[in-house]
Amino acid sequence: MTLTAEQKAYFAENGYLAYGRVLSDPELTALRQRAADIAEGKVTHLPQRYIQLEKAFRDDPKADVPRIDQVRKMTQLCYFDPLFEAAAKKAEIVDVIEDLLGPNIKLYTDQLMMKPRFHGTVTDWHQDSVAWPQFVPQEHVSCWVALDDATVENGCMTVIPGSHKWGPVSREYRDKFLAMPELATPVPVELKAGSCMFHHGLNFHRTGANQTPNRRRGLALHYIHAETKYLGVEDEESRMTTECEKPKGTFRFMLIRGQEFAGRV
Ligand SMILES: O=C(O)CCC(=O)C(=O)O
Repeated sequence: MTLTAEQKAYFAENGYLAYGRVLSDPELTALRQRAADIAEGKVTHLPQRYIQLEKAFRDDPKADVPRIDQVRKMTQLCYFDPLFEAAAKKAEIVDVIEDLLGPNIKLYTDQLMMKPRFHGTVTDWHQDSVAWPQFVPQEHVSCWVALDDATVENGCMTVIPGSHKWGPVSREYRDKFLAMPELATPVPVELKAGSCMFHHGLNFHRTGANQTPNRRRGLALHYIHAETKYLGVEDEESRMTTECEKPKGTFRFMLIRGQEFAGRV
């Protein structure tokens, strides 16, 4: 057990946990450099479809804005890049995930949210598990690692403590729930570069815009039980199967710790 009883109780009560340092300075430097190389097209091992630009640049790429400051997010890095894969497998992170999810752990996906300086846009309130209904049970735990200092000004994570206990909330009711001050008190989670927070898949969270001159890159690693059933469409599987150069039909999400289960993710 890595978490103290108090930390576990805090997570159970609040649905998130601000945590300490999980990446060293050399690891941070290497990940930032690799992210920049991918965003700027200096290396091409991440397929383009996993690189999304900020909306303002999608139809109108501006030559005077460096490409790295046009990118909104990059996904599936852990499946294509060994540095990001190593980050997702770091014992400092996975030990905590094991305390929260159990011993058999897979990575569903990852998102490097670039929140570029001057141009980073809002990520609106959401519950991750609601966006991913193709898993049974819908139990995800995420680790959000700050690659830069994350502050209120540059768009740190903001959570609604206890909102994981509401269960999945449809879009129709989201704003009604969030408008009830006795229910929803937003708490910003500022983090130093290299530290992280964990959040429950049903915890409501958002991040604000970044109009500061400082980048706010954050690596979101989304973990699931290895025993989870996947009801995703074949298209998605075969697409990833091809990219991962595994024979069709043998796709598995990345095993992080513990064992595989037949017929499961
Ligand atoms: O980093 C961000 O801007 C958003 C992250 C997020 O929504 C998540 O980790 O689920």
